[in-house]
Amino acid sequence: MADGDRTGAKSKRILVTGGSGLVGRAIEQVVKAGEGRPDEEWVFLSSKDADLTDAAETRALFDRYRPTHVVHLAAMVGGLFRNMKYNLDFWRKNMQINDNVLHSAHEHGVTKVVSCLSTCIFPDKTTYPIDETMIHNGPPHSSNFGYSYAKRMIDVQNRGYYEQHGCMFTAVIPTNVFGMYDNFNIEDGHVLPGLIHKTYLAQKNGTSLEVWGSGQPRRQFIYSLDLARLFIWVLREYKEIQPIILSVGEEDEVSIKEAAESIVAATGFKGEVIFDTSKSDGQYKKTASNSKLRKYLPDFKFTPFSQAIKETCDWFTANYEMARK
Ligand code: NAP
Ligand code: GFB
Repeated sequence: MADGDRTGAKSKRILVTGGSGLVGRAIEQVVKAGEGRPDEEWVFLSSKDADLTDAAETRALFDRYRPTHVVHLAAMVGGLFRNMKYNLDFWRKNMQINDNVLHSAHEHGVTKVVSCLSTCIFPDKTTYPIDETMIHNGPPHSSNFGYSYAKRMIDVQNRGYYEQHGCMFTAVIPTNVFGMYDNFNIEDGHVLPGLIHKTYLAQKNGTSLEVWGSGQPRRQFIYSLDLARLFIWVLREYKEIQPIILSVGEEDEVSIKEAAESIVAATGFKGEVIFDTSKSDGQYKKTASNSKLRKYLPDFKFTPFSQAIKETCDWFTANYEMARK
């Protein structure tokens, strides 16, 4: 059967760009664990299926799969230190990917697209808690302006496709995500996978655990499996073009120091923990409100942070050889 032919039962074909990444793998895990529906066919893509910075390859991908829905995750992604090094690349690559995916979705009459912003793209000078109406109210933090402006353009594109063509193109705004299949590369990855990797090595080599910065900055962290469940709900039920923040509550915000302590507790690390204050702290905080999400899903239960950290640390240790690092 050609890729483009849908069997009668599966009236929906959901293309997940960036399906091989942290968030994509979590959605795949949740769908395969039973959250998928009989009328849904899920296709999880990686850059091997198409380089989405290339318009022709993107169009050919849509010609091949003819999706009805798109979960658009594909992006150049990284932690604070990678962003600080490559702001231009983060801007160019993500602008190219987003324009190609959204335009191909429009050309192919896709029913709905859910794209991904991030709580780190909001104005650096802002009142708290941050909410969905504040995206364009001022410049983002200098450390990741390339990524932030590219992501903000998704919101502009979604509005344009809706007003000009009536497209149901919307977006979610996750806070910092972590979990299995993350990018554990110490230089380029995010803080939690970086600290999990460094703790693993410190334990193995009998050295100290080095936390970068002062440890004072504050973050809300969402477990990738929780985000996956929320993403699937957005795809099926959310009807607004305006984006929606997907995050734990303000009360669940922790300091980088507390996050490091959770990893130490989860791994039983007994060595010294030191703070390298010569390294940047980045944004001090980006406290976001999840009250819009709570209006829709007042009873959604997030995995307790310590449990999610433990599961991620255990996964990393068991899969060290194959983990991205
Ligand atoms: P990730 O683990 O780095 O995965 C990135 C995905 O995008 C991979 O599947 C990768 O394919 C694909 N990709 C990258 N460049 C591509 C290209 N040129 N063509 C086709 N595919 C390409 O990222 P993630 O953490 O899952 O992030 C997923 C989405 O969530 C992104 O839009 C990100 O901005 C957003 N987000 C992430 C966080 C976070 O803390 N991680 C927070 C907020 C928002 P390969 O595997 O082939 O490289
Ligand atoms: O996850 P992260 O790299 O990015 O966290 P952001 C950076 C914070 O963690 C800084 C401290 O305060 C760092 O000093 N930190 C401590 C570490 N140890 C480490 C470590 O080993 N690795 C890393 N990476 N940080 C990103 C944005 O901001 O948030 C991206 O730059 C993206 O664009 C992401 O959107 C979600 O949370 O600061």
